[in-house]
Amino acid sequence: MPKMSRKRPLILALAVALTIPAMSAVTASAAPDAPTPPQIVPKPVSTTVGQGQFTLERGARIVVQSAAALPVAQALAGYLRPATGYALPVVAGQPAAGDLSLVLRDPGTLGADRFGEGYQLTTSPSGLTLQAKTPHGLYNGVQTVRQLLPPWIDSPGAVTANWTMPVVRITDYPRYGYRGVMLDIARHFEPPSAVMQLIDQAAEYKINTLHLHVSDDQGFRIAMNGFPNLTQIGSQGSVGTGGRTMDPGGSWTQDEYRSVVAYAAAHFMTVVPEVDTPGHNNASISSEYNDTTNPLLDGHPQDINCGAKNPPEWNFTGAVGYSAMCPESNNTWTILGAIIDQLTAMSPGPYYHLGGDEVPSTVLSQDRYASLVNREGGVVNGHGKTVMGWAEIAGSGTALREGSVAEYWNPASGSSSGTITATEAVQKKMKIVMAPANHTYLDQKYASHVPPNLGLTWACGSAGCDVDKFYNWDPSTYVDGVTDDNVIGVEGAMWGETAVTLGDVDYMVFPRLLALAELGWSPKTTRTVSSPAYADFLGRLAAQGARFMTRGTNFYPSPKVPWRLDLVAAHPTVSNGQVSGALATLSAPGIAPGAATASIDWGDGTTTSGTVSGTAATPAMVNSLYAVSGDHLYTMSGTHHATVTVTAPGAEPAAVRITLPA
Ligand code: TNX
Repeated sequence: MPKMSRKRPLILALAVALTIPAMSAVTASAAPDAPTPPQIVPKPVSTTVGQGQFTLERGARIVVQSAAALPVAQALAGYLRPATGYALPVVAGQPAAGDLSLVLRDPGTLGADRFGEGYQLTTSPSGLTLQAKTPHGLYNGVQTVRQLLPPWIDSPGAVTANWTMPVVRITDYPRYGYRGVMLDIARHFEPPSAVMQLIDQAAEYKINTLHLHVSDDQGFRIAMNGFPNLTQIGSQGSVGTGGRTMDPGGSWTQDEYRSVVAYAAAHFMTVVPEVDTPGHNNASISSEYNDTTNPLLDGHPQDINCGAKNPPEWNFTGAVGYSAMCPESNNTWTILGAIIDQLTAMSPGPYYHLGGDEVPSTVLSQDRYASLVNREGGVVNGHGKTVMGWAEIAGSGTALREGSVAEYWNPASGSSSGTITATEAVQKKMKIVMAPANHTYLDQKYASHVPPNLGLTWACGSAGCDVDKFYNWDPSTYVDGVTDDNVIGVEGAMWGETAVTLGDVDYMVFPRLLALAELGWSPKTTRTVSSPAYADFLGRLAAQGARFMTRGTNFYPSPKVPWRLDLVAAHPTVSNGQVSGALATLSAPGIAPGAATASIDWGDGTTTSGTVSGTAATPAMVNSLYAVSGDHLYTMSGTHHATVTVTAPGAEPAAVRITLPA
């Protein structure tokens, strides 16, 4: 482990802290003694690595100069306190040596930042300064600060580590303003707490949009005033429940939805609510079909149903394309009007997603489909929101306001026939979020049988969709005629047919979402399986393994990623010379405990082998962090220093020095 930085006189240190450190080396040079570039995802626009390092010490403070920076400073403190055990007070005023300074001002280097999300970060041996024009920019910089520290900084409990960062100057801002992750809580219910955990995890990678798919054929998940049946009946379904006995479904109260929106906002994420219409809504139709005594309806709500089955039938499979609401029914508009009114009122973001996907013309003709989408678009606009929908909403006959957003999900690329919806969207002056299923669908299997009982294969076939597929494409050239003039960003969609628990969701989402986070944030570059950008990404992705493990994020330890061994000191005790308890904690993604070999140099002239123990991977669950322990009796009293070294096939060895108490 690197040594702690030396102390320097306060006045000198202060002077150094207030000037930009001299940079002696440029990014990613291959020179033998070049400093290692930091392992940050998404890759910053520009990183310059200097000599030396900054060490976060116990007495550090987080300093702001304006109240507007306070919430971000508190967020930074919240990230750093648990693992360091430091107080890290947030104070107003001028920084002293060793402090972290968050300044809301234009550093003058962010002229190319179109979204006000950029930041400039400098570290020197005596301090850290983060500057941004907006709190969101500061918050993005805070995520980079976390990744400059050792992975154990994400530990929920105190860890003994050297909290050092390289000396760097980073100038950074996003390529796209929309960087989304979609979660489908309709096919399987997820509680607000699970969604909040996903927000925590996605925010670390500068994802700024959470698209919540709250309704589909199998479930309606948010209580609506005036329409209690929507959740009393509609929340009971899930995919594969075989009659509502195995999986009780569930729904959120409006207060719960508001708390998720607020939690997202505190992580600088905007929630885009989606109630899929006119198809994919058998849950709504089945709930309201017999709602004959509802005073808001006209006593004959059966006329909302234009689906293939009349009366509607609950269908607990993942089947699509059989349900539809009728555009001619007043009851349809009463129900949709209430939903849109209530959801938009609770969602401060600019978008409302009306779904719009997969309605076969045998169920609703294109004319009727278009008339429904057009009228619904007007309702959404009337509530001050921009329409968003799956790219079918750009199809023939639709006339949505310029700037409405089509989410392009078809795998088709170039000018093949499936690209028509994207081309139509451009013709109609709509904006596009790129989400081609074979590069962004987080519910698709990584490989044909991985994971065994989770994930679909329709978009990726037997080759699967691992991180290579998610990384190696370009949103601005994927479809002919669709460029960055049209594209506002990218999104990963986590559909819920097969994912029951948050653990399932995490396994499918990570690490692939990080590829999309990088496509959404980092500058355009050539990205192919043989490109330097992809190799570089894989190396930085490997460094995230210990972070996922430390904060308890389940993930797929993809064989495409050169995962690393990472070690940190544990807290062994010594009693009458006898050592007990683990010496170190090991992160070894994808490596069975028995495949890792530990040796311990006890620092007294003896070296023995150590034991690596923990829980091996099971299908759809990554292995645990491991404990490294060893048996030793010191014959001399006093403080001892041992070195733990771990090797495993295919990985560089890792070592950590442990101080054993006297
Ligand atoms: C397609 S593409 C869907 C979803 C499914 C998903 C499964 C699109 C807008 N809709 O309804 O859940 O495939 O991968």
